[in-house]
Amino acid sequence: AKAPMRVAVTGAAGQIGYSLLFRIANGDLLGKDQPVILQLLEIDNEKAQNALKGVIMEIDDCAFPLLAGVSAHSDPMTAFKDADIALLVGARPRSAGMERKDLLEANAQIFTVQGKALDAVASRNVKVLVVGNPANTNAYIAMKSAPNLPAKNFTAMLRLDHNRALSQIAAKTGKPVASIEKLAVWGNHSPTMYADYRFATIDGKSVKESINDDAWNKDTFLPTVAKRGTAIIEARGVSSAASAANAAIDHVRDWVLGTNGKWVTMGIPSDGSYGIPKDTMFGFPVTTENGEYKIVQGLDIDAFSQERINLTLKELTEEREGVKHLLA
Ligand code: NAX
Repeated sequence: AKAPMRVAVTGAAGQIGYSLLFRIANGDLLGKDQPVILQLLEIDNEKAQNALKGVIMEIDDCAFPLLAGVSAHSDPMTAFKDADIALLVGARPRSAGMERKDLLEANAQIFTVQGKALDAVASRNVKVLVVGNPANTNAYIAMKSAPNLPAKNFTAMLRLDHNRALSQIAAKTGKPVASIEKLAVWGNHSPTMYADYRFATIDGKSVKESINDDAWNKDTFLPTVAKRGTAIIEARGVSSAASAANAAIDHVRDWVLGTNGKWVTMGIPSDGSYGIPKDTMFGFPVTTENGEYKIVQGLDIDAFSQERINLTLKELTEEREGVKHLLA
């Protein structure tokens, strides 16, 4: 039997946590033959820690055969100890009257502390996915706070945007999602992200040619994907949770187990590809193999796409400037 892998999850008593933990323990993240140990972090307050205890009681009551252990933590230094995977879901939400700048700073503090803790105690091969918003900038901060870990181990979640785009294309073309290949989402996990189906195919045929409607792309598709989170809040009263948890699972599973040549979107530190400055935490189309991702190279960027990429890059650069003083 395989040795258990340690999966740390922050914000474990939150909404996404409640959709995520049971699937990890069920083997959806790392495979049905891979035992897991869950190391769950919540803030150091009685309500959150009690809620976490309740979640753990439910996890226990599932009697998952693959679950080799579960522990509750209020200190990242113990939660991240020897972690092979770290899912950073917990973040500071925007409260009434909070400026964007304050939100960025509050989160910068959290992700500086967590980056340092990962640096100190996690496995040297830890794979980190940041879900908590602003996800790209939080991932960038964690990466910069962990100089002893490879920068490439830090990623941000664009997969929900990717999956949302897939589902819109499937609905438009009437084809199953599983038949769609070569979709890319560029940039920041925010309404500025650029979902790009110019290279996408269905059963080998061009999606762009079969839709053949640039106005639909610009006026319907892109805004629908960008505003999907808001539409879900309006309909459900609370933000997307199960779909976000599902995207987190897709992201890490594909990173660890490989995509067999299929493209997926990951927010990763740029290596300079496509003119995106090095280390910018940016959504790129990637393929993965043997636990490593590779940016899909050589794609033609037309004028419309360049404009969209510049816009989302500008937003990320501004976010990064906003927290620069905290990253001494
Ligand atoms: P919830 O508010 O339900 O849960 C967040 C949990 O995190 C809370 O229980 C809170 O106590 C905990 N927490 C806060 N700070 C923490 C810290 N420093 N250490 C450990 N735990 C901490 O939010 P939920 O709906 O679960 O969403 C979590 C995050 O995901 C939010 O930042 C949200 O904006 C973000 N999202 C990101 C998405 C993406 O695609 N990247 C999509 C979904 C989601 O909106």
